[in-house]
Order: sequence, then C-alpha cells, then structure tokens
Amino acid sequence: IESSIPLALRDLWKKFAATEFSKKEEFQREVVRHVETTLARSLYNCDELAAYSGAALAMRDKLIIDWNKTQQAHTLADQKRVYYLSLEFLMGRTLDNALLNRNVKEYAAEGISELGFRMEDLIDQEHDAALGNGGLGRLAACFLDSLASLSYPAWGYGLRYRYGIFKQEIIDGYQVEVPDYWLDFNPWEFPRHDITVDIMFYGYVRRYTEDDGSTVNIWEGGEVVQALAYDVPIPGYGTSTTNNLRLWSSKPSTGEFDFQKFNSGDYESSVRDQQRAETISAVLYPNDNIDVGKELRLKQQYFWVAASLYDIVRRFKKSHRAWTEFPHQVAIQLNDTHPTLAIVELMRILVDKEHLDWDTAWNIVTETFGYTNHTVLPEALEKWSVPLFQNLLPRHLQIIYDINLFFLQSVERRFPKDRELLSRVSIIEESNPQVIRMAYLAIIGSKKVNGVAELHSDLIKTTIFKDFVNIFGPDKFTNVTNGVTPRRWLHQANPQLSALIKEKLGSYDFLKDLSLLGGLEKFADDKNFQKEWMDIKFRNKQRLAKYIKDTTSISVNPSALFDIQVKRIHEYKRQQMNIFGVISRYLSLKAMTKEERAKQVPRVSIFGGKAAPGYWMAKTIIRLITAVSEVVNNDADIGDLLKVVFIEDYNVSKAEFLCPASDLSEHISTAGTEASGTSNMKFVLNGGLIIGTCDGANIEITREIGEERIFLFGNLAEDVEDLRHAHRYGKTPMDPALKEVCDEIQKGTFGEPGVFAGLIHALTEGGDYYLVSDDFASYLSTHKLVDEAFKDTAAWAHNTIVAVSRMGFFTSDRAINEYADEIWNIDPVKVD
Ligand code: 8GP
Repeated sequence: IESSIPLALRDLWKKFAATEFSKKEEFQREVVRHVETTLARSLYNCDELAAYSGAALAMRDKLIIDWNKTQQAHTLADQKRVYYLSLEFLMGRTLDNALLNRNVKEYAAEGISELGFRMEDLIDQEHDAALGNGGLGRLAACFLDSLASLSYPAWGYGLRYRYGIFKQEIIDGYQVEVPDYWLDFNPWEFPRHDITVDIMFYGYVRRYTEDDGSTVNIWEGGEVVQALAYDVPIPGYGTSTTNNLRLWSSKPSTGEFDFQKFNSGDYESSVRDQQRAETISAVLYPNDNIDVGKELRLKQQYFWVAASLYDIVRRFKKSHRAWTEFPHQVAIQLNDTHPTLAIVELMRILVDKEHLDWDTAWNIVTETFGYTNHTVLPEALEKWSVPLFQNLLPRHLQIIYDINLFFLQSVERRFPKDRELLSRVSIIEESNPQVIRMAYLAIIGSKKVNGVAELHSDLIKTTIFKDFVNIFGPDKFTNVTNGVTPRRWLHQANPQLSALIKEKLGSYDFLKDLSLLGGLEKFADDKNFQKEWMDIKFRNKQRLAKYIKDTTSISVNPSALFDIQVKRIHEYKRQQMNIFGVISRYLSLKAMTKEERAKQVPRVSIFGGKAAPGYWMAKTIIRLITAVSEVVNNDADIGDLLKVVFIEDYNVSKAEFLCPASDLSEHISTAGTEASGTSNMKFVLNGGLIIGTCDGANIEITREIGEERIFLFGNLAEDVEDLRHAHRYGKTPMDPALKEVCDEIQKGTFGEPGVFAGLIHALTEGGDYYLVSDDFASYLSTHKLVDEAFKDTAAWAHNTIVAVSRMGFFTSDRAINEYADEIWNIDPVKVD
C-alpha cells in the first residue's frame, strides 16, 4: 500500500507506538491528560461531564489500539468477512460496556473515585446512541457485541443519523416528541475524512451498443451527494478483537457546493443545496413495524447501501481475486428488507461497471446475500411505488425488471400455465400505481432467508412466503432464534446478580458460554442462596422505586409485585389489554371489603414505550395509561394495593435498570404477531417471570425453562384467523369483564370519554382485530395465578433461579454462531 511507511523507517515508528493503559495510575494519567489537553479544562473547572469526557476519551484510545490490531489481523488472515447491513443500531451507552468488556472497570472506578468523582455518575452523563426504534435495532447491537466477542471478522454498516429516535416527553398525559440531537460530544466515533463515496440519484440511463454487439447501460446526469465514513469501535468481551461499525454521513459532493452561484451572490440557494445533501442522513424514521414509503427514506436506503457496497467491493478488489471468489470472501446479511437495494446495486456494479455477464453476476449475488425477516405484519412489509423509484433510481428499476423477468420465466418453466402463481410471486405488484415488493426481491436475491424465532420462521413459510417455499424448496428457509448479549443484559445491567452467579459458579466464564448458567440449578432450593437472590431483586426494585419517586413523584412500595411492560406501543403488542386489565383490577379492589383488600397482593403496573408520532391509536393508549394512573394513584381506598406508572422516554439505558427490577413482565402480543421479542429474554435472565401468549420466542422460553415457570394464556396462532372471521360475521359478544371496563371508561371515570372512543371502537365496530376480548378472561385469570404464586416467596425464588439457570440458549452468541455456521460460512480470526 502506497501510504505505508518504508520498511527501513518502521523501527522508529514502533519505538513510539501508542500503548494502552493497563493499570489504575495509567488510566488516571490518561483521564487527566484528556481533561487538560483535549478538553482544555483543568482541576479548577472539571465538572462531571468533563470527567466523563476524559474517561471516555481514555477508554476510546485503548479501544482504538485494539481496533487497529484487529483490522491488521483481519487483513493478514484474508478470510471471509461478514457485513451486517442495518438501518438501525440501537447501541445505548458505550463507556460502561467498554470498561466491562475490556475488564478494567474495577480499577478505573477506583481511579475515578480518587480523582473526586463516582464512576456511576460519569456513566450517567453519557447520551444514549439511539439510532434505532426497538427490537430490530437493539438486535443489531447485540449481534455486534457477539460478533466481536466471538472474534468473527465482521463489520456493521449503517447511517449516522444526526437525530436518533425522538425523546419522549409526557405533557398533560400525552406524548410529545422532542428531537434527539446526540452528537454534541460523541467520543466514540472517528470521522474518516479520507473515506468518501460519491452517490448519485435521479438522472437517466443511456444505452448503447459496443462494437462487439454487447449492450452497455450508463446511468448519468443525476445529482451527486457524498458519503463520509464515521467509524465506531466495537469491543468484544474477553478478547482484544475490536470490530468496526461504519456509519455514513451525507454531505454535498465536493463539486456540488455551487461556487458559481455563491460568487454571483446567490448564497442562499447554494446553502440550500448543501442542506439538501445533509438532509439524507439527518433523521431516523421513527416507525416501528410499519412502512410509510417516503422518498427521503428510499434515498437513505440507497445512499447507505451504495456507499457500503462501494467500500466492500473496494476491499475485495485489493486482494486481486477473480470475481467468482467474491462469495468466498464476502457474506452480506440484510437486516430486514431495508438494505435490499444492495442486491440490485451489486448487480449494477458487476454488470455495468465490471462488465460481467448477467448469469455470472447473478450467481455471485445470490451466493453472497442472506435476508432476515423480522415481521409478518402486512403493514410493515416494504413496498416502493414504481414511479417514485423510477425517478430516483432509473437504472436500478431496469435491473429489478430484469431480475423479475428471469425469475418469472424460470417459475413458468417449472409451473407451466399457473398465471395466478406468476402474479402472486412477481416482484412487481400490479396495483395502481405498481409497487415493488422488497421482501420478494430479497428472497429471490438471497441464498438463505431466516425468521427470528421458531414459530415466526414456520409462519413465514406457511403464509407470506409460501409460494417461494414451493419454488425454491424448503432448504432456502431457515430459523435463527434471536438472542441477547449477556454482557450488557446481565453483567452490566445487573452487576450484583452477575457477581452472585460468579461466586456460585467459580468464574465469569458464563458470560462467554451462557449454558454454564445450568450450574445454578442445584442451588435453587438452597435457602441462603434464595435469600441472596431475592435480596438483589429487592435492591433493584428499590432503585427503580427511587427513580419513579424522583421522576414522577409517585411513591411505590418495593415489596409490591412489580409488573412491567416496556416496548414500543403498538396495538399488536396489546398495551391496551394490559391497561384494561389494570382497570379491571382497580374495579375489583374498589368492590372489595376492607378485609378482602387486606388479603390482596399489592401491585405496581409499570409501562414504558414510544408511539410512532403518526400512530394515533398508540398515542391514545398512552393517554389512557396516564389517565388511569392519575385516578388510581390518588385513590385513598386503594393506597399501595395498586399503582400505575408510565416511565417517560423508555430507551436502552432505562431498560438496563428496568429489566433487573421486575417480578413479572408482560409479553402479550396477539398470537402470531410478535416475530420473536427479545425483552422477554432479558427479563427472565434477570430473575423475573413472565406472563405471555404463545407467540414468538415465548414458546421457546417455555420449552427451555419449563411451563410451570411461565404464565401463558390466550388463544393460539392457529386459531386467530377463525376468530377474526367469527368477529366479522358472527357477532362475538364482548367479554363481560372487558365490557365493565369499557363502561367505566365511558362513564368518564378516567376523564373525558371521547378521548378514548377510538380504543373502544376498535373492540366493537372495529372487529377487535387483535383479539383483546377473546383473550381477556384468560388474561385476568392468569394474573390471579400470578398473585397466588407471588405469595409463596420460596417457590418464587426457586422458579426464578431455575429459569435463569436454563436461559443459556438465549445468548446472542448462540444466534451468531448459527448464522456463522449455517448462513455465512465464516470462521473466527484470532487477534493477539
Ligand atoms: C422486530 C419484531 O417485532 C420483534 O418481535 C423482534 O424481536 C425484533 O424485530 C428482532 O428480530 N421487528 C421490528 O422491529 C421491525 O420489523 N421493525 C421495522 C421497522 C423496521
């Protein structure tokens, strides 16, 4: 490489090579150095934010040294790499995670305390990196942690949004969205001013015939913006491997800032062009499980995909291999359909730029990609209007038409005269306007397609992708059940529990091999162990109670049963059923005598989650929760027996203290709608039990921990269609307890009933699509079982210990190893 230092001079470089801190004093020295030089502060004006910044910069230096080593080792090993393309990486905070993954937290915390601060306070200064909506984005973050911890040569590629998911404020009981500008100070990223890619939009395709008779297509005349790389180091746990997450930021292309306009005094319009380019990576679309089809979103997708592929191809070309080797060096995983354009873009590169013939190119492409589906909800399946697409990416549309043509021809050969099949599986849907079905394109262009939990993977094969199973055969479709990283979701979130487990198992090896948790089961009946176990739970609940008091001024009793549902607000996730259940409980308590009340188990019902800004029904659900909390929490008859709390602005760092504080958490989606769920895994791993439907990963959790340790209720996925049909034609009467709840809302007990009319309407005239009424009786009676079970503390402790001991399967390390073996075909690379 031209930019390398000549051999003869390298000794001097090595003599002065950067070194890592490896003990307390060295860490302290680095912190002070950064405070004084990088931040230009001193011991006379160092506040917590400056101290955090100094500590973060010191830690970043350490990571970047390992990052460099890792990249060198990967280059040298020259093995196949995996590229994980995701529009969302919901990373949360980094400092604590980096300290723990690098195993320096203990002495670093001591060092910080000697410098006059508390490590907890510094950690709290950090802004969450919230470049994601929910489950899909957090899964990508867990996967990065596992890829690095398992030493796989892997890169993440995403967008560097200037605004992550909005901050949620609750004002007068309603959600208000506030922009999340998080880049004021972000020590964890490195701008790579030398790594830029020009990306074109719009324009036209010029077609001409070469002397040899072949046709060439040139896409030209469009508008160009520049992608600039920002690199984020991803430290593995218990290894030096530090992988790279590359996030692209948009800016005007160097030629674009129009100096002519500028000089001729048209300053404003030249600045407008600049702003237009910057708009592309400005903001994360705040929608979870819903497709809205905006042009800017398609621009984001192409911008990110084209820059990433350019980078991947450039790296491949350095090795001077034949193109047919590409799939032996590169695996690309599509996190949902958002990066599906990568399939088309790689075809364009191979055919238009590298002049490979179509079939050779197509073989390379279909050996390279894997596609993960994360939802069966029809409203979430991405479709792009053909006219919109044609205007923005004219050449890509032609390529899609060709892919479709060849695909449909091959289908027709195998299933002659089945016109219906052809129209069902066509990438182009013949609606008005025509639309491109991105999931179909992803399936056709990938080697493997996977769902994210067993039920979900079965459902996609028998419902939305059924025809494709017939066409490609069943082997193309597989399952990789999701997992979560035990580093963040046990060790970091619940340090006391992690330490107790270590004490029993003898080491922290379970953080690398979660199946070792099995060793806890033999202590499940040990009274002393049960006590320590439950004491930790109690302290975690106290901490949450204090947070609730400080932020909402609601007092909750930490001895009460803490019942938590935190996730994006969505009708299919059924927070409405939860709050209806709370109202029902409230009405029962009100109807009881004093003596009866005294026998009840006190409850705190805790909710949290954001509603998409345009999702009116979800916002109404939030309003009902806050309205109920205002009434219930101030009812003197009820006192501590029932409290209702809405936690504002639920995010990753809040999840870290909520998960360890639950007795019970709710995962109650209509059967067949939640692809997997991952917070279910986090809550059980932290010693909570769950109430849930037979949906997503709940089913596998049940299989692992035993059905006596999970509170399952409700109708099964296989019955949902019939029930919905019955609603439409049969007039299913509403569940009586639910009817009482609705009547109470309509009486005005929780304020102006008109506000909640939409929620009631959905249950009645709306046809109760999510089966709230069908599941309500079973939901309430299962909550009664929970109350009974909670009274027996020893049995509860036993069950939570056994459950934790059997959670080994749900580590994201297991999921990543499955992807590596069955989809990517990659091996780890050792980094010294
Ligand atoms: C989510 C699923 O809803 C959830 O069950 C699953 O655990 C998670 O993905 C990870 O696999 N799906 C989405 O978040 C999703 O489809 N989001 C689209 C808006 C991007």
